[in-house]
Amino acid sequence: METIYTAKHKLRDARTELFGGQLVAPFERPSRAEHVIARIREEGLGAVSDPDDFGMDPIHAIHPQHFTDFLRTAWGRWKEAGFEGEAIPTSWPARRMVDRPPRHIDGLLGYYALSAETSLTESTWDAAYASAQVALTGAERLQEGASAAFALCRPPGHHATADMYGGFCFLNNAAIAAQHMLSHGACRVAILDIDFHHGNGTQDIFYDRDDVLFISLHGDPLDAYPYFLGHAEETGMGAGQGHTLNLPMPPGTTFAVWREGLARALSKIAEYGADALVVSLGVDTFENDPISFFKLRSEDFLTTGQDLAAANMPTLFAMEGGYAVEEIGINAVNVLQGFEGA
Ligand code: SP5
Ligand code: ZN
Repeated sequence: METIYTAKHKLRDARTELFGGQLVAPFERPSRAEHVIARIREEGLGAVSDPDDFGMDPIHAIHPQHFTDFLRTAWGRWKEAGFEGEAIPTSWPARRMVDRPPRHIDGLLGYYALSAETSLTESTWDAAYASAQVALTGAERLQEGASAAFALCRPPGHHATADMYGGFCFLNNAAIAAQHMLSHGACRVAILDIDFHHGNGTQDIFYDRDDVLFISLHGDPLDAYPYFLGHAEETGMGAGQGHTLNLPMPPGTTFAVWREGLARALSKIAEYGADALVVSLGVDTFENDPISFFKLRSEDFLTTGQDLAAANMPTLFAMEGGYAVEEIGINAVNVLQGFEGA
């Protein structure tokens, strides 16, 4: 299968992540994508192509202009305000406060951020823009008739809502790709999110729509980030009622149990009758992931790819999380090889 990749992901290279009361080296770091692309080349998975540039229009089909303006200009405004470190929010419109963007950049960060671990830096916007173009190029390949493509997106996207960034995500690559297919002839798209974390951004974007089925397998939000969305009771609203399915699972979940969730997801996707499948591919379900608590082993990712192939749909894989950096290449490419070999 073809991989879409750009070295511009390296422009996202924060020095800090707020973790456990300290500023640590970010888990979401450039070497992640470098390990994945190295493994793809070693294994000869297929062609590696640069993304095309689709401009801002397909991004604005998901994210409002005021949000992309904020992301583009935040760093300059932060520096202008005289701050020395990377841009980290400290105040939020919490319960019973007013939902109005303040003038000061310190407040504006809280207005647009859904969590504080994700520092904004000088060239973050350029990397996020390039990552969205990677996803769009993958979507375009499916439109052109490819049966599968791998969008090696970095930074990831599934925590980003229409107008909030966080969880290492800025633009929702999977949502942008799905919308691009819908805008160009697809009637229904299924998004299956197998990252360890709930895909709160993707869920929120499509929550009231019936042209996207969103399914997520993830660590129970009572125990895991993003904490405030991803419960089994969330099933969609309005026209979207019944088009969201959350399968939260507890600490220690093994592949045998996780795979039953995957089977449930795939049977609902088959029922839905989508024209294409977008897989939000996080491999932070791995047993040795430093910030997650599932117990999948490397060989389980091969089986996962085989199970996904059995759905027999045009499939776009969009890279999301995975923080066991030494094994991320093997684990991500195992999914793709399982898919191809099945
Ligand atoms: C794309 C993606 O995988 N984003 C993940 C964002 C996680 N951000 C907050 C992590 C908080 C982790 N706390 C874990 C405690 C581990 N002992
Ligand atoms: Zn994740």
